[in-house]
Amino acid sequence: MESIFYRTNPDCHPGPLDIKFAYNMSLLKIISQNPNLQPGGHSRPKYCTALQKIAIIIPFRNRESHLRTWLYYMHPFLQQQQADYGVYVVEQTEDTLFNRAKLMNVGYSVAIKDYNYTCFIFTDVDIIPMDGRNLFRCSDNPRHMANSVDKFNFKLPYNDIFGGIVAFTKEQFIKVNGFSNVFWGWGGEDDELFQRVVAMGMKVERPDQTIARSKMISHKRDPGNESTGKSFHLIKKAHERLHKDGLNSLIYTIISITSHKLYTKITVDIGNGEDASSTEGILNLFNL
Ligand code: UD2
Ligand code: MN
Repeated sequence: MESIFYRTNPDCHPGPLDIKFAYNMSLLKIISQNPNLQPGGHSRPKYCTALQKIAIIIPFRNRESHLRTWLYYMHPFLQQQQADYGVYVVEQTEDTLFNRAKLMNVGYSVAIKDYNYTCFIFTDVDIIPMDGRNLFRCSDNPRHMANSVDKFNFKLPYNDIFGGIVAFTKEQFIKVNGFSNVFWGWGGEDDELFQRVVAMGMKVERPDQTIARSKMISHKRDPGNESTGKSFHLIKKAHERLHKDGLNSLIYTIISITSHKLYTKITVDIGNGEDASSTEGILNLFNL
């Protein structure tokens, strides 16, 4: 089967894409459609040197069919954009409350040792851009790239929204000390990151809303990702906590790092919120 993009002219962006979710894509088919990928889900343009080296970080647990859909669309999309990139799927071990933000920090910390990445794109596994002109790149300020999602009628549901897909240069991500590690369960970690960006004197950039149109796979809330109701309180204190809670307080144990054909899988034990980088721990430690 031919890929979703025409490959004959690499300078030509395909514009709007026809994204249809189908859940029976086999990994073998996706592999055969992306013959130029290097092990671990890496690719770089053949005829030029890319200005940015991009690590794509995906937080993950029990979303195999979503991941296959993401890989099916996004590998051709990124190669069409002449990206020098690698894909990192950061899988949290079972039986603990999900912590999307901490997984992002782990993905950054592992990827930075793997290659000289300059740009980090943190994305949910269930959002697919609908236009090839939506360049997956970093900019002078952190970028919020899920600003035109079908679920929200292609509008911003509120001004400070920073979920779904964000892009940071290495310097920008270090400046905000990464994500907070203390957001266990669903919600708030994205808004908290927005507050970090503002606190460090940066602005949030967003792509044009026509070009940024994206489709979200509809799903129910996952078991193990329940909301704890603590987010609101934590977001308010973002500026006080940001220098102590983030990349510089990250504690984790790598279970395995596996190089698949389509991605690098990092399986990690990030604890359960009871160590020093947990919610209660950090609040008590720093009296916040
Ligand atoms: C919104 C945000 C998302 C995040 C979340 C709150 C947008 C478009 N999306 O998405 O970025 O801020 O709210 O936490 O603004 N995941 C797993 N397994 C799980 C649970 C989560 O793989 O059991 C991963 C997966 O990549 C998923 C992401 O975490 O896409 C976010 O979780 P969600 O899809 O349940 O959150 P959602 O859709 O409410
Ligand atoms: Mn989702």
